[in-house]
Amino acid sequence: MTGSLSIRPNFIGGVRVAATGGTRNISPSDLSDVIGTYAEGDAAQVEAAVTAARAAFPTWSLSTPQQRFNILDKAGNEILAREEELGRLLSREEGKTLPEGRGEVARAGMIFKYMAGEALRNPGDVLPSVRPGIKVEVTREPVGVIGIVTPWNFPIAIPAWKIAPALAYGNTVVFKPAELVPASAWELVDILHRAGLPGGVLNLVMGAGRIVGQAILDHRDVDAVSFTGSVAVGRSAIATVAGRGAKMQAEMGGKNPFVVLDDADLEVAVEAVVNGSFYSTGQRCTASSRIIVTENIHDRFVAAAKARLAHVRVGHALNADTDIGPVVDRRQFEQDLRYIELARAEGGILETGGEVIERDTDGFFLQPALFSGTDNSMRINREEVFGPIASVIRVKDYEEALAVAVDTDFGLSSGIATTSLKHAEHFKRHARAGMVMVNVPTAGVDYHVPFGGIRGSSYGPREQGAYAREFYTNVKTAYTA
Ligand code: UN1
Repeated sequence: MTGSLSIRPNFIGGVRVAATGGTRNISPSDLSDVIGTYAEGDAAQVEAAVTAARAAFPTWSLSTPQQRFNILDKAGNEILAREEELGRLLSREEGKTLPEGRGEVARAGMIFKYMAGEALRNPGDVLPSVRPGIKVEVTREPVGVIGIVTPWNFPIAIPAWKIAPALAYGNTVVFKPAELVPASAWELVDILHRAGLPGGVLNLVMGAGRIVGQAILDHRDVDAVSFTGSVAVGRSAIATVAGRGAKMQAEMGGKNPFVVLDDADLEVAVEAVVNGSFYSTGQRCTASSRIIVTENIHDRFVAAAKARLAHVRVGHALNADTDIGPVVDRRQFEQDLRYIELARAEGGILETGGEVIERDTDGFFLQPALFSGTDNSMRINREEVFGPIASVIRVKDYEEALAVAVDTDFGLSSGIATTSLKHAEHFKRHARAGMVMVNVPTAGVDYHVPFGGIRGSSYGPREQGAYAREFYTNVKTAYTA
């Protein structure tokens, strides 16, 4: 067993605060590998964190863009410099492979550097009034105290893409990371404070969603909440936060289609599906789970995907030869297995995978499962699984493919493999999703452009890039005579 005996504390008002309880952070690649024990906060700590964030707001909201640039840029540099070490920690606690972990850390570093620049690029408008002798100014102001609640599947990138814009625009933050992955969050908060963030501007309260998360959602002094997580929790979070009149942004998942047309480059299509459906163990809300394939390429596609998946190696996240790491925890593992059974019971044909795999270490290893013979009304094609499971839906032509692609309660990402300009353009226009991918996987997005979906996938303004400003600022219109 490795790991420290002491409990990593919360961080409130610029000081480390111990909690009465602690949660053990265990690697899903090796259940005997304990990364550490992390504080389990409570409602009283949320109260203290909100009070500290409120107290820090007047000064921080009036800090210069240069001050905010300096801190965010410095934090970004440190994250990038520690890519290997933080990537290893992230992969150890979450289970994605080391290249995926390092890539995510690099993404977080770049987000901080990009958002540092956004602190300087926060323009307004000056217009003549419709009335004589009056000037109108439209400016952006920080919102206030932001509650940030993040999921386990991107332990550093999602906190980064919420915390960086919150701070860049002059807000203060109460941050609750997912209980399964506190280590990356803890390091991130530590980095930001050492980069010069004043006490109280960013407060970390680790702990259970139903206690710490709920207290943040309920708190009337939290002006806005940015949440990424499951549909069930997201829906109830929206009701709570919007219900008390606060600003809300939620990103909740998908049932993302990937269409493969007869004219697709087979290799491009297979790579996009293997990556989009199964990398990061399929645990991305942008993962493609409904593979919609037209009839003339169907059999060739299924055979090629099977052949490709036969070479995919599932194992310990830190092993150099691992392509796909373990499922994040026992609960998710059991859910994945239930959906595999369900897909079978519904009449799906398991083409490959779906077996539980033994490795040298005790972890949650599952061979990626590809089903064929499914139709879009099956539960496997309606509900988000969040695991390495995808199903093929056979269709006649492009028109039917599009109709099936848009027939879902979700609308996050949507992809197509085609060499036809006509179909690519039509799909971009008619896919009902916040993001459309042509000949690239549905998952794996850039950090400087908007991210988000429509319908059941998302709520509120877009995240990331310059569009993050919509959520993290309020607009003020001033009239001067
Ligand atoms: C990506 O596909 O690069 O939880 C990012 C998720 C998303 C992030 C996906 N919020 O999977």
